[in-house]
Amino acid sequence: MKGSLIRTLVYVLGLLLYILFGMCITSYATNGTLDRIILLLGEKAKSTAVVAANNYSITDAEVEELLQLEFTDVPYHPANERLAEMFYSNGSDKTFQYAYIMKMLDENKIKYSVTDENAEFYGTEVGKPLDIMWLVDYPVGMTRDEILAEDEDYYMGTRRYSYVRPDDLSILQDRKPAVSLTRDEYGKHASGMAPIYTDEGNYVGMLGVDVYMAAFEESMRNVQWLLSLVFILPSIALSGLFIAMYLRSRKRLRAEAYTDGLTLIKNRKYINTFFPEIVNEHYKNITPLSVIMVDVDHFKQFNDKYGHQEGDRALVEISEAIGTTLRKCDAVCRYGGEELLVILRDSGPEAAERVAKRIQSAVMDLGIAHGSNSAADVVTVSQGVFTAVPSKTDSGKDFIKYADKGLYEAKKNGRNKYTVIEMVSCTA
Ligand code: GH3
Ligand code: MG
Ligand code: MG
Repeated sequence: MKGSLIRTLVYVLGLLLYILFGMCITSYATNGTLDRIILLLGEKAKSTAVVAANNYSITDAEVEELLQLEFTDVPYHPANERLAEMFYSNGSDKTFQYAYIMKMLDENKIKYSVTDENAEFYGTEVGKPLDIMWLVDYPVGMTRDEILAEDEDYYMGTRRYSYVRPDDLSILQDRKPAVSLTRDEYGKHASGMAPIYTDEGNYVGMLGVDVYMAAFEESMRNVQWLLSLVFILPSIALSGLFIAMYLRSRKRLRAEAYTDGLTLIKNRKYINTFFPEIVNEHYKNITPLSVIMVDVDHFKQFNDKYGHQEGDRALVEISEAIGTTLRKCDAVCRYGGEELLVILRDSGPEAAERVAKRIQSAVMDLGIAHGSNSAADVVTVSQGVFTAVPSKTDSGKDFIKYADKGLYEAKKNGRNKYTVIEMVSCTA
């Protein structure tokens, strides 16, 4: 039984590892796909930024003007509107979310640094100089009024500034088209960038186009879940199957432990384990309990005459025949050798006597020839019947003792008989 528990636990553990493995490879595969999508979209953003940078025109004077503007006024500036026009005409393409010019500030132009209040927003330490500025900035696909209506807070104060991350610093310095990958409060995004120069030929900064991954991440998560289910559902079903198999085998083994191997009726272990409980139940309910000790007559001689195998067969038939005389709640058990103990729940002496009579007939009716039986020419049994309402201290030993006494009397009186021992003689 222990082995089957361990085997079941190993199966279930194996399945759990399988689920974990499944989730890991699913996550690995989808994340890998996501990374490839980001790179692809990043490349698309880069080529879009290159085309936009080639078509966009801005003068030195406008750059100076924009540097002086408050962020709230930026959407109204013609330079911003020119950028908006380039992308708005492209408005049905929802791939891009922001287009902007990112300019690195000369040291003497840096106005702000990261403070306690905005450290979380920037995700960096307090005191870091905010050394880049969105010179122009356009949420793709929106009209100016929509921008201002929807994004009131966006164009406020220091939000126009940020600090240069190392990746972006090299891009700003290299002045070559590039892709930068970032994860911020809006999720993972790729920025395609291209250098932008004034009409006079002076370097301004990088024109950037952002692609956000939130929608892709969302659908990838769904794919991840679906694929995980492919692993999880069969594993749960198999785990349930293993547990059910284990419970069934445990039940079978337990039943086997209380079954006699030859006659398949209940064994001595059953009597030792459950008879005291049955006695106690009857004590609590104050109801009479009857037992019958049954012994085959001259069985030794039967064996001697017909052989042990015939003896075994006779024992099996007798056990079955007795079983047919009982109610479902009663039991016939092999007490030992050719002695059987019948337990009759909630039965008084009259009922027990009726059962003894039935047993006597049922065994005789088997018609198993027994030439050495002094009581009949077929196999017969003798029986001792005892009934009592158990007392508190009664463990059942007295029931067996008095039933045995009755059996002895029946043998003495010529066999193929039953003797009922009166309740009054019970010390219980
Ligand atoms: P009595 O009428 O006084 O009960 O006579 P008996 O011969 O039945 O009594 P005794 O107790 O001397 O012998 C019981 C015999 O039952 C002895 C043994 O060989 C036989 N016996 C016990 N268990 C088995 C069994 O499992 N198979 C067979 N074939 N015989 C068994
Ligand atoms: Mg005997
Ligand atoms: Mg006997």
